Amino acid sequence: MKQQSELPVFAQGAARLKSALQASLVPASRCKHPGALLDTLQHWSDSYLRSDGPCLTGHRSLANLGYMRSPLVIAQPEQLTAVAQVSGLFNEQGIAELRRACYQLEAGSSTSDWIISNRTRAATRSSTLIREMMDSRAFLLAVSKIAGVPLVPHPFLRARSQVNYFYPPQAQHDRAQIGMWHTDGTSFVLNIVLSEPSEYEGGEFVYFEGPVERFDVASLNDNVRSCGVKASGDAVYIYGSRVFHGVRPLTQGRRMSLVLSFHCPYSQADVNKFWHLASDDGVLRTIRPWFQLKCDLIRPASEQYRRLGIDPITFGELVPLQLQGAR
Ligand SMILES: O=C(O)CCC(=O)C(=O)O
Ligand SMILES: [Fe+2]
Repeated sequence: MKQQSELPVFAQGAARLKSALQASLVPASRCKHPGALLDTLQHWSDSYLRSDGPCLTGHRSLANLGYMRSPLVIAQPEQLTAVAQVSGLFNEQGIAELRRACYQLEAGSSTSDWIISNRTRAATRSSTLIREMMDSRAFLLAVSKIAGVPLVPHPFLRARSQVNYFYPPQAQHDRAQIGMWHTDGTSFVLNIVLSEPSEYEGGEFVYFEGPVERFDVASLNDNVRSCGVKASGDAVYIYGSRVFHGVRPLTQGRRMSLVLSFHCPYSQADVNKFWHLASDDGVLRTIRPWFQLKCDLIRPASEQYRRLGIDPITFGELVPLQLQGAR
């Protein structure tokens, strides 16, 4: 019980507004080495995906989590994955290249006192590998199969990708780096852990097994589940806007994760709130991309895929994946 309540909840309501205003005061270029070359210049190859496909464990749909109504008109709650542990998505070379790219991006990371304390936003802008991976049809198809609906990279660049770096407190009075209990501003989210389990202690990915309306940090009872990640390159997929989740403090080592967000182009629904985005990036930096997002969301799916230079992914292609331990 003690362990479950040790994660605080990220600012909500008026506190969120305050965090947006505070984020506005931080200069955009606040990063460790502003002039550093962040890109490994490595190209993505679809051969980095395992040909036998990923394997899902602990799969829960939104219906399993207690959602009776779907947030999307084009899919039922039974069809939409709420959470799943994903292994075997990438082969060894793919994992090695992703690790290398994300290590390098740390030079451009900045600290945030909010959900995650140290991170590099907009990784697709800085990394050729991650940008090409996100635009690859084979990769998008693999993630779409996990999600249950066809996907494109999320149109909001700064929310599309980020790398999180967690460390234990370095000095006695340092605050621990944690992923506070939160929901994401985006719905289709793949959290790829790029550290070996032997490289860190603590840092478990936890989620609340119930609808957001029932989440109450004071009485989590037995509804907190931990997602065991067995190897570097394994991932936790979540329907981020409807599943409360967090990352427990690290007690040793270092944990690095690449968090990717997607959008279903067959639906114009997007749950991003202006204040959610602004609490990450500040009010002024959010205004223009916010209006751009509104324009991007109303484009027909065929156009969204055409702009990526790939054939549309269709519902017919999403044959069920191999599920293990689905209850
Ligand atoms: O680092 C992780 O595994 C996930 C962190 C997270 O939930 C987030 O960045 O929104
Ligand atoms: Fe998250």
